[in-house]
Formats: sequence, structure tokens, C-alpha cells
Amino acid sequence: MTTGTLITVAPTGAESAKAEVPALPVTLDELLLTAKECEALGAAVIHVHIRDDEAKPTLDQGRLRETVAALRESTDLVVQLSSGGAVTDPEADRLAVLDAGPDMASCTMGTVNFGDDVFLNRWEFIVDLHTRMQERGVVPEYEIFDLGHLTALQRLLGKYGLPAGGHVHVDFVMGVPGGMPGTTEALVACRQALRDLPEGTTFSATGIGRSTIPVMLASLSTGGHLRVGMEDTVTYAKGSPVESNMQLVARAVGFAQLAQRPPLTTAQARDLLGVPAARR
Ligand code: KMH
Ligand code: ZN
Repeated sequence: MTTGTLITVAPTGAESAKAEVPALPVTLDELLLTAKECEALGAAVIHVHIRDDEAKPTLDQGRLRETVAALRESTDLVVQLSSGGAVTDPEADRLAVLDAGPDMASCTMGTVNFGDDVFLNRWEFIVDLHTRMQERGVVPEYEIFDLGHLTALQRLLGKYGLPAGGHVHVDFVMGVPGGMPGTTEALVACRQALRDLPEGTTFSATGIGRSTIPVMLASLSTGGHLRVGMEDTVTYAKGSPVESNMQLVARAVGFAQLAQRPPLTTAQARDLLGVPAARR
């Protein structure tokens, strides 16, 4: 069944430096303004990485809690905290992200080379994240950087059961140097592999850098949803830096409308993902 389009904005990430990408939202005020404007355009979920006073990535618990509370106060967006953090973050800090009480958290389904770095996700760590999310009622978004990560997800669900909320939603993160390419062929291969996951499993996709548009079109045409934002893309078109996250969300909304799959509201997104209603 084709539905409307779930649009997730990933506004900041942990990889770009504010000095090199001045439009990146790094303060709480910048994040809130971005969140409100992206919600007004059609985003329903926000995937959040935060920064410290020097604009460096941080998993500081106080800041995470303050961010979750402020986003809830000023938007109805589904608040998804990154448990991936930066490649240098220790596992304990990544697990502690759940203590900040988000609606959702990311859960990456395996280790992947990440440019010159390694994004480490040991099996036991994944199991810990998954089971703690079940205990706390935090809905996971399973991040898939390579085809084999879907096999790992099948194993995880088979051994440890369905996530909080009972619905399985995955996000194909494509085009990371070291992971699967951001191509239609790779997306279709992942799409096919979803048949081994529970009935009704949904997917979003995001293409890093210049793969953003091919991945967006491939996802829309195969029934998938979209993640866009400056975490993944800082160039809008050849020679044109992204001006704001709103520019990327507006483009995604335009593509979704052309595909006759308009953006889901935040309430519809909560229904789809099994996330309880907004508490505002
Ligand atoms: N920053 C990457 C190393 C996630 O948010 O869960 C990990 C990442 C995935 O961004
Ligand atoms: Zn992330």
C-alpha cells in the first residue's frame, strides 16, 4: 500500500565543522528554529546530534535532556536522538543517550568503515541498545549502511523480539565511503531484502553527498520514505552550498508531492512508527 511520505530532517550530524559549514545549526536556538521551520514545511521526524559550546559533537546528558524538552515544547516533531554520536564516542555514552527520554533513537545494525574512520557497532552493543529501548519504550530506527546489516536485523528481531511500539522501521544510509553505494540498484537490493523482515516493515533512505537526489527518487518510486538534511548533504547542486536545512526539506517535500505521496503529518508519522502521541 502506498502511503504519504515520512520526511525526517537530520539537521546537524557529527561530521561537519561549523567553521567550514556556517549554515549548520549547532546551538539549541539554531536547532529549535530549524526544527520549527522544517516542521512547517512538512518534516515529521528530527534526527538529532548536538554540539557543545565550541560547536564540537557531544553526548552530554544535560544538554541532551534540555534539547529533548525544548523540541517537545516548541514542536510536535518526533524526536529521534542519535545513538551513533561521533565515531570517537564510547559505547557507554551512546547507550546513555536513551536516558534523555527521546521518542526514538537510532540503532545502527553493524560496523562500517566511515571514510578514514570506523563506525564501530559490535553485536553485543546492538543487543544492549535494542533491549534497553524495548524496556524504556523508545522506538528504534534501525540504520542500515550495508546490505548485511539487514541480515543482522533479522537475527536481532528473531532472538530478542520486536521493538517498542511493535513496528519495524529502517533507514538506508547510502553512499558513506565504506558502506553501500547511493544507487537505485543498491536501494532495490535492500528493498528486496525487507521481505525477510516482519510484514509491514517500512523504510526511509538518505543518500550522502551527491547521491542524495538519486536515492530520494529511488526511495519514492519504491514506496519508501525520505531523510534529508545537512548531516548528510552540504552541497545543494554543483557549486552551490546548502543554504539551510529548510532548503533540503522543501526540495524533498516538492519531490514527494510530485510523486503524489505528500508529507505525513507528525500525528500520521506517530501512527506509522508506533510512537505515542505528542505530549505537548
Ligand atoms: N555520526 C556517525 C558516526 C547515527 O546517528 O545513528 C553515526 C551516525 C549514525 O550519524
Ligand atoms: Zn546521525
